[in-house]
Amino acid sequence: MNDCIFCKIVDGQIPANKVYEDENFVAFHDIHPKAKVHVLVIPKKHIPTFMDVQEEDLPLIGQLHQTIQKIANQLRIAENGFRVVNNCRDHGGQEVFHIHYHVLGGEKLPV
Ligand code: DGP
Repeated sequence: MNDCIFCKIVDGQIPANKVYEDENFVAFHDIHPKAKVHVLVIPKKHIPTFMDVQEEDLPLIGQLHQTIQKIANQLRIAENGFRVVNNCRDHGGQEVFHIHYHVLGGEKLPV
């Protein structure tokens, strides 16, 4: 997608503070962190929202779960726990229309 910020991060057209990258996913620090650790985990494939995940994408979404586990271990937030958030569309507060999962941790989060 030409005008998608996160596709540009995937392509290296705009910089990001990456913490993880493999064939299918990238993770990078959120530009406006809401916790001591706040990274965004995205598939390289442009899927606009949670509701646009198709049946063919389900293996990728399963891998994404596993990738978040790896990143949580790497960032040393796994043992104490963390939060995973997806904001979907307007009422969910979604600003960037390339599916992404916020991983928040590194401290006790407010409920
Ligand atoms: P959401 O509301 O779920 O769509 O969250 C989008 C998040 O993306 C928001 O927390 C700020 C972050 N963000 C937006 N643009 C950039 C960027 O260019 N770089 C980085 N690192 N984060 C960004």
